[in-house]
Amino acid sequence: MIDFIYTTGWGAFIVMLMFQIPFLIVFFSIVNKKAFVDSTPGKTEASKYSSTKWAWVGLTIIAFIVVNVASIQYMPTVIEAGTGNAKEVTVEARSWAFDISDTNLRVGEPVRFSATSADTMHSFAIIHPDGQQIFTMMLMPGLETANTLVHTFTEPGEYIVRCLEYCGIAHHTMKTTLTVASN
Ligand SMILES: [Cu+2]
Repeated sequence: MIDFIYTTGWGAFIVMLMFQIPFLIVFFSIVNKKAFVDSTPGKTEASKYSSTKWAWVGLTIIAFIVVNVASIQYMPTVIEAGTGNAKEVTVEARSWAFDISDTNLRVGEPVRFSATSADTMHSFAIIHPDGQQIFTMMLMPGLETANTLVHTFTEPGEYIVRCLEYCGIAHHTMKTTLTVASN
């Protein structure tokens, strides 16, 4: 069950609902309560008030749809679906080192990083030579399925790999490099 939540898009969606549903229950209970507290007619004309309200509801729905549609191509699960022929690289994190199956990569070649943790909570973060973080994956120990992410490097160089989850006394030494060669 925990694997399902952690490694699939639907798991992320369910977690999102788990946050949303209590919020909606509280929200609607307040709206409902307020509706019955003061039953005398308001000063705002009913028709005017209601059109403003619906405009806000409509705007929120439109913003929700636009943001989701515009950003769906950046979802890791969507990126993965389009890259069946990615190069497979396995990563095992343990206190306090990374075991990476291949650290020599190429520009323009999609790479599927499948990462696991052998002992405690770690993360697998890749940092561009200019210091900008490209991504980080949180690695929980004890999962049956590896955490995967497909990334295509666009610039050559020495990339830094670091653990960004505090994992003990030598956490700060937990780093290595990946070499990305130009074609
Ligand atoms: Cu760490």
